[in-house]
Amino acid sequence: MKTQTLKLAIQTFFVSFIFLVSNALYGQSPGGVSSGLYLWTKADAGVTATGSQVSQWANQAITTTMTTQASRTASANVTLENNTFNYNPTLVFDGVSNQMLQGQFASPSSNPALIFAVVQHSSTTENSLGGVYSLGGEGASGIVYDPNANGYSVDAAGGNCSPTSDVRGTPGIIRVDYNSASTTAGAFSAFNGKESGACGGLSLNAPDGSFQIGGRTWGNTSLNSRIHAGRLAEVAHYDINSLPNGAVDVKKIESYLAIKYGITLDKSGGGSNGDYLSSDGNTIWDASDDAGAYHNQVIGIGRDIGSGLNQKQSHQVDDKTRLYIGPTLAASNDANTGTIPLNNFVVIGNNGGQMKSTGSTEYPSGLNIFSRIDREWKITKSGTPAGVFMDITLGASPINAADLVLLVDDNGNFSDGGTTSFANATGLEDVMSVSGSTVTIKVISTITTAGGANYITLASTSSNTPLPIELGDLTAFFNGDQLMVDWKTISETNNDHFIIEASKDGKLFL
Ligand SMILES: [Ca+2]
Ligand SMILES: [Ca+2]
Ligand SMILES: [Ca+2]
Repeated sequence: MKTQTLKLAIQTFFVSFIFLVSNALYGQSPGGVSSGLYLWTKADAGVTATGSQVSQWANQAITTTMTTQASRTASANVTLENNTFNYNPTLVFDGVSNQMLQGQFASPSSNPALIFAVVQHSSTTENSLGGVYSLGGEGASGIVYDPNANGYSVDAAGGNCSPTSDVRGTPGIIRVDYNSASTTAGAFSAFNGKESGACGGLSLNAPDGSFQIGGRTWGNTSLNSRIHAGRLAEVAHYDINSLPNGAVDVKKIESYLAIKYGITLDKSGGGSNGDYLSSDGNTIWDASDDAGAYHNQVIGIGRDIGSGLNQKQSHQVDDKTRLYIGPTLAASNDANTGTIPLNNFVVIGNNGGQMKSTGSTEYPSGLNIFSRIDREWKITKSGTPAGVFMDITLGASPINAADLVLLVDDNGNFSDGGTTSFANATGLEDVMSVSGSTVTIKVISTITTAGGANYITLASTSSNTPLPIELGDLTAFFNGDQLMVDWKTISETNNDHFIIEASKDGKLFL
């Protein structure tokens, strides 16, 4: 993997490339919601770059005419990264240079705006009031960073309001929702679907059709602090009065962005909050099922023609769990040559349990199980996609594949029946493979139920694989009243430190 990534970086440095528009042929739009879509920029389409230096980010919304696309002279201050958010590209703005992209609509929307952006504010550079997306001239409306809240907020003439909680450094979906074209009264922001308190009544300037992405300087070269500091993968701007189904449309748009960028939608309040909808309105993940117990680090793959979504591989931000069309994880989503049938999805979340055994006995008797990890994953499958793989990275050292047992359950309780076990030792060699500390499960497509939910975890039948960790050569001895431990590891790839865990029985690690 490291070698492939490096090659790609070199290619993007030397080669000028343009992502061509193919979505227009199908009338695609975020979440399949096209009514009132003024602007849709996404870093995997319509980007013109010289090397990695961006000069234009073309609008993918097919019903809007523009006199000028979002553009500027290519520079090192606005750059394209190929593989940042969930194997998808992003644009990067430096936050200091007065360099952003600016464009002009042929006619401005006279209705209040609804704006979505997939964004990550830099954790090292902070701008004071940097614009993510800004409309209509200085002090008008859009998404602006609020340095007091370390979050994003609703922009207005002479002020801003309704900031999100502290999200600096965290990739996420910011939404700004205006009720009026002339005031912020009732407007609010939301992060990953969680809404902040509504604004009071700051005034808004009348839109003039101009817009800026990644800044709000409006030609004033002294306003460097209004440049976005961080990454920006996608922007969608709607005329809010044109959305036919209000809240459902918002949920479709945010579900599309969440699957694509590996972002977990907020489930606070229950009901439909945190649910994921495909563009045709089907629920592909229900956050409130199982009392919400598995709504952690939700990721998915899927193909949705209405959105132009073709997400073939996804991983958690910490890369401990990956889901992909196999047999090989590619360097980027675009490079994965696998195929997902139309309107097929696989979405997974976990129970928040540790990636190791702390002594759980929640497993069936009679399988000769020695230990199991605490973590469980819930898998929901829509359709019948073939060749779905899942990688789970457990710890720092190799694991004996022959000792592993994959447990698949019907309801998440692995000790009340309904559990099936799969092991390499039984002759099903293609169930799992192990590379270092990563277990690859190759049978996700066959162990899961279309239209239903399945629950999985990993167990070991042997003290030779005392989940989570096996050291190559370990000696421990008492020196006076101190326990001294020496070891040699089999692999130290991507490992920056070790945690010493002591156990009396090899099952429960403290
Ligand atoms: Ca629900
Ligand atoms: Ca359980
Ligand atoms: Ca069960």
